[in-house]
This record gives sequence, structure tokens and C-alpha cells, in this order.
Amino acid sequence: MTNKTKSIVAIVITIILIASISIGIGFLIYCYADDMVVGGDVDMKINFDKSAKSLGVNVFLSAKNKEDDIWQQNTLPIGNGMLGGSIYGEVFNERIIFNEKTLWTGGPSLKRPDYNGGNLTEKDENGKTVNDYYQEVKRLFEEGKNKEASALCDKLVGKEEGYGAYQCWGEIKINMHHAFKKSKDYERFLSLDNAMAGVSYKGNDTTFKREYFASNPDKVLVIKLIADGEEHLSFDLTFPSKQGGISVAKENSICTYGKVEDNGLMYYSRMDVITAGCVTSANNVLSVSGAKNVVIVVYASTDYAPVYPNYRTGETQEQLAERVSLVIEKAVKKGYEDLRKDHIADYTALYDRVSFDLGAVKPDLTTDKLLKKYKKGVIKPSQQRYLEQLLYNYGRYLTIASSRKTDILPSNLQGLWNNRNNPPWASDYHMNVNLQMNYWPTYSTNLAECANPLVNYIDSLREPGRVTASTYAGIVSENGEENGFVFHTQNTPFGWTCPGWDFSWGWSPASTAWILQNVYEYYEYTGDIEYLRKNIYPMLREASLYFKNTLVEDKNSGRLVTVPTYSPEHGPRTMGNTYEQSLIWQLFNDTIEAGKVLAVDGALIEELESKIAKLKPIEIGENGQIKEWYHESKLGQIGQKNHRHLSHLLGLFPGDLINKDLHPEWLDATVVSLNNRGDKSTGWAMGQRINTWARVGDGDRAYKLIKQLFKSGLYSNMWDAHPPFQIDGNFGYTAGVTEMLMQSNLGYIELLPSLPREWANGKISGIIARGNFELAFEWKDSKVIDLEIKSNIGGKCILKLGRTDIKIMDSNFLQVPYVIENGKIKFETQKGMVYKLV
Ligand code: FUC
Ligand code: CA
Repeated sequence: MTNKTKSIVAIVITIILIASISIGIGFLIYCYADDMVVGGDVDMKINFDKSAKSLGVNVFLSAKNKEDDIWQQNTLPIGNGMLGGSIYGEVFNERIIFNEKTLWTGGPSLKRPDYNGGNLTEKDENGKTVNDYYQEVKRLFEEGKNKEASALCDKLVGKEEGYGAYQCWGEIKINMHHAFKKSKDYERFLSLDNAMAGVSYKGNDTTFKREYFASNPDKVLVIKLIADGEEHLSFDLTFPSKQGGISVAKENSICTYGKVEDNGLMYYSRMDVITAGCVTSANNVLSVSGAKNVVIVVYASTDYAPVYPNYRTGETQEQLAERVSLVIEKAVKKGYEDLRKDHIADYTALYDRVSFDLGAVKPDLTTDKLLKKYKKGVIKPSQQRYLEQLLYNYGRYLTIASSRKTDILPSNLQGLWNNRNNPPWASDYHMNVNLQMNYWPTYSTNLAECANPLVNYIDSLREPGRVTASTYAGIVSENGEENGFVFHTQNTPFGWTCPGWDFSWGWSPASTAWILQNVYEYYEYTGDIEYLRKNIYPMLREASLYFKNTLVEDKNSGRLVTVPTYSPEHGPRTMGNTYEQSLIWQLFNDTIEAGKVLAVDGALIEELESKIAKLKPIEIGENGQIKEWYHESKLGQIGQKNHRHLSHLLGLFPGDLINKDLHPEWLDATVVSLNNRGDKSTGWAMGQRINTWARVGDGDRAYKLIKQLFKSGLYSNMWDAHPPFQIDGNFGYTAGVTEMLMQSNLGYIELLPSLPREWANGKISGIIARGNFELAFEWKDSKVIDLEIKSNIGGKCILKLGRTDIKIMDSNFLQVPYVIENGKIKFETQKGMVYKLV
């Protein structure tokens, strides 16, 4: 190298060095000179600058079908519990997929006169009933003939015919006759603050705006279109059914109706247009022209009723039409402004109960772009906190949109949004984690009434569940005497309670015990004793009877077990396993607790107490793990490593069996097992991991999973990707974050049990602890600095704060006496009083 080249090289290297250092410093400044403020008021909005069709899709999370991908990744959901829409926001050919929660195939039908919830009641070609096989499987396991017993389990299945699927109702289509070819300044958003969605764009100097919402008080879905400028609105409106129904346009209404081909379920929808512009109708089309603003109101219903065994209201087509029309006419009369006002008041009454603040600042980027930055790891902390807050609030938004107090069905695998007639897993009610997860955040985030449809749905499964208990397990309830009901992995609105058509995913009596934990939590959080007495306890009692009656003694271990058992969805079939034993333990535990609160069933409670002691769900294996099967010794010897289900760890979350107070060694073993299951999973399995690590008390690990979820588990519309879209993961996240900030399942309230380093400063208010204490607190440098507790029903409050140097003042500024026991603060509260800790 000549001297000249040497010096050029040196100069180039120096320039590169200086450049990279400044880029580095620049990036650091960009990241950390970030104006995070706890206490700011930040709009919670999912927004895009493109319509669903124009926004790209994530190929890694793809459904492999373009149409499905555009829908599941990019549309924006609105809902009022019973019905909803997913909005594309197309400028020229607007589409809104319309859904109503009861529109299902399957169940009773003229085609299936013998429909009975899928139970196999006939004898098979060997002249045997499923109960014969059940008894044989039990005997073989008892005799230690595991191979024969396992093979015979395949006989313990249900039918497939008549299962059905949640259906897509149809599509609201608005074909605009714009005088321009291209629009500008496009925006599409969903505001979580008031449950309003919107689209706006400009064309020929006119601003076009649309607003969309689904009102719970008025039951209708509403769309308003506005043209602000020279141009007018002119478009064709149709509402084709996805069920082949007839659509008739007349004056300013379109009525779409028919019967579901498979089961004769009647459906009827009516859509009315209100405008000062001109409306004409022909066939199935309403044509609007010369309008400055147009309001579209939609309502729909079916003749489904959640009543065994017919599941129909008994209405005639005319009565159904009249019921739907009355709702529409009332809404039309009320007018847009009042509909909107009442909708927002109704929604915010629920949504505003909780506010969560990690110091986010409203970013000036669209949601898809923010998510991309999060994925690439180049997002500012204030923007990252924004997305984390947004996803938290979204879980609450989606709960309010898909499960309201008076709904006749709970939210399903997709909440209530569905673009096809053969959705994944029929978009049904899955109970080996999914429906449970849908309702994990409901109580703690102050939405207890949104769980009423769940409690009622489980109640509605008791009658058909008795048929399953007797058909398979020979547990007969007769002459008004209840001996037990049961259902398995998957359910429908038509009392489908039999095991699935394949044992390896379909057999799961423990699902019954599991979902009853969600039901019992209604009481734990609200403290509503009358509701416990009338609605909840009868279910707990009857399910406990089923398990009490099916438990047998395992001669080898002396343990009381159910037979056969299967840990979802891997490993061998055995006599008892940790999954089933833990869930029965929880059910007995809750039944005993409830029985004592109500002072009823003394003898039964005593019997359950003697049985619960013999369940012995937890054993620790050679590698210090929680065994999933009792014959497991080394970790990983049985089953699939990294399996998504955490079935043997349910005693920790959502259960009360494994905890740091009573059995720290079990908690340690849970950590070994959790590590073995790994941090890489998808959809709900990430949600479950976040909650479980939160219960372990490891906030940094829970946060690592949150980051992973943001990087690989969300679509642009922030729906959770299993993939495909499955809503449980959204609810799992919201529950998990709450669990990181507050836990209350061990008889006391613990604040910040799993706070990650990244969330060192923050504020949350309105969340609920068991015992119905409403909490508002702020933390700084990972320590609680401010706490207010509202006692909604009175009673003793026990607190674990991490500090005891406090003073308690009530709303009358009087100092409240307290005692300290084992580092916990205990004081008596009065109903309605707010306590301030200083
Ligand atoms: C359970 C899970 C599946 C899926 C299905 C709906 O069976 O194991 O992953 O989420 O539910
Ligand atoms: Ca409990």
C-alpha cells in the first residue's frame, strides 16, 4: 500500500467509526431520551392508513388463504355482545362481515330426529354400549393391563354428525359511486376509549367520513356516512346472506332471511337507511344518491333459545320478523345522535372502570408500523409501552364487545367474529383451556357481569351433561335426584356434551371441573352470596357428585383416581394423571369452601373433605419436575417436549393447589417443568405461560414472553394468532398482565408480585381482588407509592405490600387500626368505604 492509499483507508475507517458511533448514540438518545410520563392521558386507538385489503398480510402467521388472511389480520372488530361486524374500510367497495352469536349449524334438526348431544347411546356391532367399554377400560387398568386398556379407550368417543359450526351471517356491502379514482389522506381506526370505529379519506376536495358502532342498549349495529365538501354520497347497498337466504329491498329497508339448511334455524335481519338524500330499491339493492349524510341501522336475530332439548324459541317466521323489526323501528326513531350517545355512555360505564398506565406517549405511527418496529426491536420505550397498554385494554374491549350480561351465549373461539361457515375448530366452545382463558381477565378487570353468559351457559349444559354422565360412566340421575353431570373437550350451543369423536383430543371430563373454576370465581370476586346459593353452588355440587361417584382407588398408590385419563393432548392414557387430579382437587376445594359459606350439605362436604385428601395430585420426579403422569420418572421420558399445553401445572395457574405459601417445593418443581415446556409457543399457549410465570413470581420471565407474543403472535389488528386467529390469546394477555401487577388467590392481596424491570413505573386503577376490593395504585422504581382500596362489600382486607410502614385513612379522614401478621397488613373494612394507604 502506498502512503496515499494508507491515509485514504485511515480516513475512510475514521469516517465509518465516527458515523457508527453517532448512529449508535443517536439511536440511544432516540430510545432513552424518551418522554415517558406516568399520568398522561393517552388515546387508545388501533389505526391504519390503509384499508384491510391494501394493508399487507403477515405471511408467517398466514391462514394460507388470501381472503381469510385479509379478514383475520386486518379488519377491525366491533360488537355489542350478541352481534358484531368486522370492518374492511374499503373506499370504493366497503365490506363489513356481519355476525350474530347464535347462528350455528348442528344440533336438533328434522334431519336428525335422534339428536342427543352426540352421545353414543346405541350398542355397537359387538353388542356393547359405551358404558360396557368404560367399565372394561376401568377393569383392565385396575388389573394393570394398560396396553389393552389404552387401546379400548378408542371406543370412548362421541358422534361427529350434528356437531355443526358457528356460521357467518353475511356481509354488508357499500359500493360507492365516487367521481374520483384515487383517494388521499386515508385513515381507519378503532377507538377503545369509546368503542367507535371510523374511516375517513378525501376525494375531489371532499372529506368522506364513516362511523361504525354496535350498541348494546339499542341492540343495533350502526354506520354513518358523511360527505363534507362539494361531492355527495351515492352508493349501492346490499346485505347478502352467507346462508343462502333471501334478501329483499323495499322502500328504505333490506330484509334478509331464511332457514339454516342444516338444522332449520330461522334467521332474520333488517337493515334500514335513514337519509335526506334519495333512496330507491330494486330486488335486493338499496341505491342512495345525492346525500350528504346517511345512517344505516342493522339488527338480526334467530329463533335459537338456550333451552334443552329443542333449543328454539318456538316463534314463527313472522314473529321473529316482527321482533327484529321492532328493534329497528325503535332505533330509527331514536336517531343517530342519541344512539351514539347512549352507546358511548353504556360502553364507557364498563370500560372506564379500569385505567392502566405504563407511561406511554401517543405515537404518531400506525399500529401496523408500531408492531413492525416492536418486532425488529427498534421501538422507543414509550411506543412499546403504548402497545402494551393498548393490548391490555383491547382484551377488555373484546370482552365487552363479545360477552354482555344478558347475552344468551358466551364468547366463542373467535369471540363472535367469523368470516366463514367452516371456521377453524368450528369456532366453538373448547374447554381444555380456551373458553376458560376467554374469561380469565373478566373478573379481575372489573367486568364481572360480562361473565354472566358463561355461568348461564355452563348451567345449560347440566341437563345434557347428565345424559353423558349416564351414557358413558353409568352415573344416573333420576326422579329429581342429581348424581352428576359431565361434559368433555368441546361444546356447542346445542348441549353437545359427549366426548369428541377421537379419544386423543376428545376425552376430557376434567374440562367440566376446570370451567367450574371460572364459574366459582364469579363468587370469589363479587362476594355475591345469593348468586352463589342460587346459581353457582348447585353446579359445583352436582359436578362434585359426578367425580365423587366415578373416583376409584388405585391399589398401587392408594390414591383416588378417575379412569381413564388423558393429559391434553399428548402422552399415554392412564389411571389418573396430574391434569385430572388437580382439577378435581380444585373443584372439591371450591365446593367445600362454598358449602361452608352457605352452611349447607354438611355430610357431603365432609365426604368431599375425606376424598380430597386422597387425590394427591402432585408428585415430584427425578429431575425435580412436576410429573405429568404418575409413572413418569425422568423429565422428558414421556410426552412431547415443549408441548403447548401446561396441563400438569394448572394447580399453579389458574388453580390454588400449587403456591409459594404452602408448598414452595412444588413451586420450584413447577419452574423445572415450565422451563421444559419452553418459551416458544403460539396463541393461547403464550397467554397461559405469561399467567403461569406471573404466579411463579418471575416478572422478567413473564415479560420475556410478552415481548415474544408481540414479536410473533399478533396480527396488525392486534388479534392473537394461534395461528389462525383465536381470541383466547388476547384474553390470556390481559389476564396475565393483571396477574403480574396483583394477585389475590391465596387469601390475601399481593401488589406487584411479578413486576418486570421494564415496567418499573406505572399506575393502575379499578382492578378487582377476590373479596371485591377495588384497587388503585401507583408504583415508582418498582415500589408501591400510593394505594387506594375501595371495599365494595365490606369484610377483612389482608394485604401484602412488600412494606408495612404505612398509615391507613378512611374516606372520613379517620385513621384505621390494623395489625401486621407474617408481613401482611390486616384491617376491617366497611362496605363502600375507600381506604387510603399513606
Ligand atoms: C385445543 C388446543 C388447540 C386449539 C383448540 C381450539 O384443543 O389444543 O391448540 O386451540 O383447542
Ligand atoms: Ca380460590
